[in-house]
Amino acid sequence: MAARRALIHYTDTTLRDAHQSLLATRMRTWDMLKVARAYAQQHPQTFSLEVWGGATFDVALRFLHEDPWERLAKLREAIPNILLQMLIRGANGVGYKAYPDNLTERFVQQAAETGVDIFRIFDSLNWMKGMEACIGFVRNKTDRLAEACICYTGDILDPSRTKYTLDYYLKLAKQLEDAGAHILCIKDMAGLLKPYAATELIQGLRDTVKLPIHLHTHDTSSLQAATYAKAVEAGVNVIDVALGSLSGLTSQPNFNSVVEMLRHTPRHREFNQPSLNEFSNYWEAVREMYYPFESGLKAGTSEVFQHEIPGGQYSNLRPQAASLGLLDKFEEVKQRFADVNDMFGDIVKVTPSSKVVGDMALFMVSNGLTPQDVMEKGETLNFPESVRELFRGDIGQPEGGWPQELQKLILKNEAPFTDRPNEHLAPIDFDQQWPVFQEKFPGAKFTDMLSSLLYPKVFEEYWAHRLKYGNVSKVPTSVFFYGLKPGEETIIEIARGKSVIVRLESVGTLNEDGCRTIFFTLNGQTRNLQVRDQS
Ligand code: 3PY
Ligand code: ZN
Repeated sequence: MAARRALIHYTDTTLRDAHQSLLATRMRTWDMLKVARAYAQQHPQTFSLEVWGGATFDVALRFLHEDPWERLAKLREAIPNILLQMLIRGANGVGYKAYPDNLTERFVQQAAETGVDIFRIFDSLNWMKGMEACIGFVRNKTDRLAEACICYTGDILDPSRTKYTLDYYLKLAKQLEDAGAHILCIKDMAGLLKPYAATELIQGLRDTVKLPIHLHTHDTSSLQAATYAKAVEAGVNVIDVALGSLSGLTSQPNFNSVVEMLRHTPRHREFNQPSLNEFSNYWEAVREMYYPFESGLKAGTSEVFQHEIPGGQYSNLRPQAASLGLLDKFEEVKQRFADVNDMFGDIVKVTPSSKVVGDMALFMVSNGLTPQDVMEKGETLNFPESVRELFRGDIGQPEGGWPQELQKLILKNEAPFTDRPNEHLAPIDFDQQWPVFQEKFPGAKFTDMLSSLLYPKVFEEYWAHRLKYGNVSKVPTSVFFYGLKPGEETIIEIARGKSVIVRLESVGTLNEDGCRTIFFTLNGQTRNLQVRDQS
């Protein structure tokens, strides 16, 4: 079979899923742009770079005070020769809820125009209806590629797990092909696809669909290079990897090492290994600056086969638990995550459904509830809003429907949706809203309006920050996170070829209204500013 002989293709996820999964999505555009052009020049044979979507959209605006559209445009400019790929959550776009269809349509068009070549589309419950419209938008409104996903959960080799069987995945794959997918992705978001299961799944898919097959996994268990070996043998076309120092654990398998794994085999694709290692060294140095966002996981763990927490969620669940004072109970949170999955009827867990499972697990641990307590006291419990929305059908329908007894306890007397939640949402009137938006945010671009429609409150805060501080994505990362010490200086490129040198001279004493005077030089000229001390 041709696919079993063709050279393997690689998608490098370093700029999206790797840092989403290891560093709570905090990687800044500044660090990406330092090496983007060089990477494009040195490794043009890379099939694609995953650079956008998933949680990066929200986190860029919310925590990094960056414009995600500007990141995409800059990466596109630096990388004209490699396909750029994004992750989109079907009807939930890059958010956590359903959006009006015409908003997703405009979003997809704009993303294609700004630089996305491949749209990896999934539904967090593997619900076809959550993906169909989005596949259609990519196919009919852009000339880009629609890569549709089967999200892999459970274990097709385990005869006791009868819900997500090989047959279930093959049927879904066929439906995605019929819906117009150009590429089929196996999205193994938690890293549950074991090596011998990969053989079965990929062989089965090869016999069922004609589409190229792209495999995505997370190395949480540390087994996934073996999964890639079996997948390559079985004829997978593309595999997702991350550059060495941002690979492994909850991220993707190690790009540099997987290339070596396949060297001297028929499907090996040549990469300049010393150069890959140099890029890995770059990211290793950069990673140091992001240490507060590390997940704490130090070694691969087979626990993932019990809790099934997606790699992209793991590094966020810990800070979420910490913010509720539950860090010392993190082991229990993971156990409850598995319990909640059972209570919910064994669902596919990936954003946003996985976030709801996490919210429920945290709710149970904070309130000292067991699954039995929930069933017994459910009528009097105030379930988290996200749980209510999930059981109301706001993000779609799971295979086999919701467990009815629990659904009644959660929804009380509210009637659930059984059709597409998007059909109940009024379309956006762009012509009417655009002038209103421009009046409220003078100077804003159309892409800003899309950001605002997806995340209204987050956008307002981002905009206020931008008006006050300017475009902080141009500030070097060490300075952005840790500031300057007296006597230190930094160079900030404010426009192409135009830089300013900022040197912090000294920090004055705290005055009565909680401010300090900061003395600094800007290109050698002495300046000072009153700054509120927030320490
Ligand atoms: C996301 O939706 O952000 C994911 O990474 C899902 O795996
Ligand atoms: Zn992933």
